[in-house]
Amino acid sequence: DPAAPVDVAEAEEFVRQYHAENPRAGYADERLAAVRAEIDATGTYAHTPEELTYGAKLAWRNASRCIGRLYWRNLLVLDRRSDRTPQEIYFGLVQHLEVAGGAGSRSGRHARGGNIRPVVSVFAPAVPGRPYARVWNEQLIRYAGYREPDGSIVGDPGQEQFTASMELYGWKGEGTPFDVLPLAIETPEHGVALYELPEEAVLEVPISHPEYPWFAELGLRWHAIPAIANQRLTIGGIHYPLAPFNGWYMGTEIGARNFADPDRYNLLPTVAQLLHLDTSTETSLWRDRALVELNRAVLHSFERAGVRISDHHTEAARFLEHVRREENAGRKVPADWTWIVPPMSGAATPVFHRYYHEADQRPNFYLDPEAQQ
Ligand code: HEM
Ligand code: NRG
Repeated sequence: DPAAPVDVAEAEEFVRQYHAENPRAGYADERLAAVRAEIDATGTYAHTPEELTYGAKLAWRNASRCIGRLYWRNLLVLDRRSDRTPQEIYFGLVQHLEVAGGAGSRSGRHARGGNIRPVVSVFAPAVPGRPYARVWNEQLIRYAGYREPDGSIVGDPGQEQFTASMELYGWKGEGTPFDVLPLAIETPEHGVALYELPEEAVLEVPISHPEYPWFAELGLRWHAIPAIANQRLTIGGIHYPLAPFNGWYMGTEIGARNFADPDRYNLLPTVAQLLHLDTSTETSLWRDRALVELNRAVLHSFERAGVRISDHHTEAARFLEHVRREENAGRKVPADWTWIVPPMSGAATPVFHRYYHEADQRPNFYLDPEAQQ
């Protein structure tokens, strides 16, 4: 519960860990005394910029579901704790996308951006007993999903509910399958306010295939940056309800899930038909063959557009390198097999063939059930 009083034991544990892993920051004792005094006096305490930065990196290092953790030390942490108004927050979110390398144009090709880097923007902590600002969107960039009169859906079916609620607040999209949703920023003072992202902040990649010219005619596209916006960052007993973060995409997230899931864009039957596969029997493995071509198209298109992406074989090997490095440093890597193993060709990647240490370690990111609207 982000509005609960600060857990003193958790605060102390974090300060000790911060000092143990950063010997140059001096001894923990003095800082521990100051933190205890501040909690006694005010009910909470403020992280130093260095604690915030390291705490956010630890939260990434502890993210059991993330295969991309090799580069956890390279996280860029933007300190946005003093932003208050919806306009300030909006500006900070747009800047996040720009700093992350996503500034470009909808046409994607001659984009300035594409050199994606991992970034987290940390907005104001939840003060115990007081309401806090947050963003309703699951990610900073998502595509609308519209329910048509005939029951079909145009766009991303995963965003149908959110899209409908944006429409109730007066938003109206163009009605294409790839309309970027507005940001819904809620603050205690102003309630919810909707903001349209500027085109230049939304780098996108048009999807084509290295061999099949007809693929581009499907008119598919995807955004360059995955920026999860509805997870709460918890560091040393302090909760940051608004702390959007991003890295780069692993191709399968788009090609094997967003485009392929039956309750998302559901493109396997379409692609299989265009490939002239025999869809009358499962044993032709038409789903699997369509999946491979869809995923080749995603990787090819991002590479062609100069937008950073990685394939699941490379990312899996990096993850095991991360596990080796952490073990050399005397640490176990908390990991959730069901999330780490990629959604296609699982056993063809090395992460499949072993078990992991399952643990919920803090600092970490948590999904607030409330944060989904
Ligand atoms: C989940 C890759 C950076 C935190 C994931 C997933 C993948 C992934 C493939 C599973 C997503 C899914 O199945 O929906 C990567 C790659 C990165 C990266 C390639 C490139 C640098 C980051 C960063 C953070 C982070 C910078 C935080 C600072 C997380 C968290 C989850 C996750 C919290 C779980 C999300 C959830 O519960 O929905 N990552 N990641 N990742 N990642 Fe990463
Ligand atoms: N599967 C989601 C994104 C989840 C997080 N993935 C990352 N995170 N790569 C999707 O949009 O497809 N990241 O911080 O890089």
